[in-house]
Amino acid sequence: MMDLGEGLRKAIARLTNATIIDAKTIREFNKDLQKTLLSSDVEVQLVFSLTEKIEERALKSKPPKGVSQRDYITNIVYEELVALMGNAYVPELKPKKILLAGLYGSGKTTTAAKLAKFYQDRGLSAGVICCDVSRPAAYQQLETLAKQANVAFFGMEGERSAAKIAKEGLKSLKDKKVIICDTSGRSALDGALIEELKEVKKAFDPDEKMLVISADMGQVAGKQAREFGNAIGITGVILTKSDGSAKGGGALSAASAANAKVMFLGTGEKLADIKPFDPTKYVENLLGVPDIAALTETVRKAVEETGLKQEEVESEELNFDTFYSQLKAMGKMGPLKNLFGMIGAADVPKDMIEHGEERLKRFHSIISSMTIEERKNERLLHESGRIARIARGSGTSEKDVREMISEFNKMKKLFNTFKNDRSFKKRFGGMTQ
Ligand SMILES: Nc1nc2c(ncn2[C@@H]2O[C@H](COP(=O)(O)OP(=O)(O)O)[C@@H](O)[C@H]2O)c(=O)[nH]1
Ligand SMILES: [Mg+2]
Repeated sequence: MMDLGEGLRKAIARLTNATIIDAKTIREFNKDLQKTLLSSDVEVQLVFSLTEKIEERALKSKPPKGVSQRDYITNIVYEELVALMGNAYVPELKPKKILLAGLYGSGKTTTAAKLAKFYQDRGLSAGVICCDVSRPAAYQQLETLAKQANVAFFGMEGERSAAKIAKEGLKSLKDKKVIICDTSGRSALDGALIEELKEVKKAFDPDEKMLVISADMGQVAGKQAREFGNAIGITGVILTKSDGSAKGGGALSAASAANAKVMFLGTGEKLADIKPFDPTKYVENLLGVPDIAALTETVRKAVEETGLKQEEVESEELNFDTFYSQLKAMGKMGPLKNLFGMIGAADVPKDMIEHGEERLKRFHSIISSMTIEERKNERLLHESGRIARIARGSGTSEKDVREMISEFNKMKKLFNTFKNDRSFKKRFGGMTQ
């Protein structure tokens, strides 16, 4: 399935590749945009008011001197999307009590530990309280996560009153600056859950009441934000699983339309995968504008860890030695999908991205079985007998060796594209030169 970012980038590419940009091409562009936004669950009214604004601005104004039509229109789209997503959240670093609420499976318990770690990493000691009295293993789950996050934990196994646990938890964690309370979930908000949440709220007396919703929920997020808002008065929303869903844009815009401030994004299953919501960054990512600062840092770290030499990174010709170092470095940088997203090349073929550890190891043994000359010169491998010898030497099959050579050639092609792509060079700045 095409995701929101991919759809947006394709629509923009089609528009800016048109020979003339007039009312008709703008309208066609808007139709593309509507299609991709609607299929990502953004609410219909929001979509139409967005495309109306874009049409108005794109047709009634002209790019300033020195700005290309492409950049100008991309920027209009970008600004309007940012406006659609709401405001950036800057978490205040001061003592606070946070109550988390949300439906079953939305990510509350994981988020409780992530948030505690987030604040503790920033100098505020933190603890979590397990007030989920309905899920059987809720206690153990949060206890384990708290241990991993190195934050304090309080819970009372077998206790049925969530309010009582909250009260005892506050006593037990009174020396912690940030206290986070995890609560029960349901498959839908019902009377009993509302009652329970109201009691916990009274006992815990939170400064923030955050609703946890998951990105795959789409525009239902808006409805939920309103319902929980009526029940306990939420002060903000945390959108989890924004890494896995193509429809995150729908949930975000829905929450923002329901007037619920989006505070954090959950971006993965690990405890460090949480960040304050920043619509500018979010849309930059969707449109493929790279996060250069983050990328530079990731590359620097990975290069350091793998001992890849700077000259190798910069060398004009990719050979099997550098290929292997590149693969290893990429492994250290985390999922390739994120990496390519960061450099604004999010539409790299999916099979290129899915190099597993195992494959990497296989590639390593294959490359180890090559002679020094072969590693430097891929053409030698076309001579008869060499592939069979390498397969034997590395305990792999000839098919494996051919597969690796084909991977190598794909990567080489990609490398050359990057090297010759002016806009890529511009974005990448001094990094590759
Ligand atoms: N990919 C991803 N998975 C998440 C995220 N947040 C939570 N999860 C996963 O979602 C599942 C449900 O999470 P949990 O915290 O138990 O939800 P709860 O029922 O609301 O407490 C778990 O498998 C989590 O690992 C996230 O931001 N990204
Ligand atoms: Mg839970």
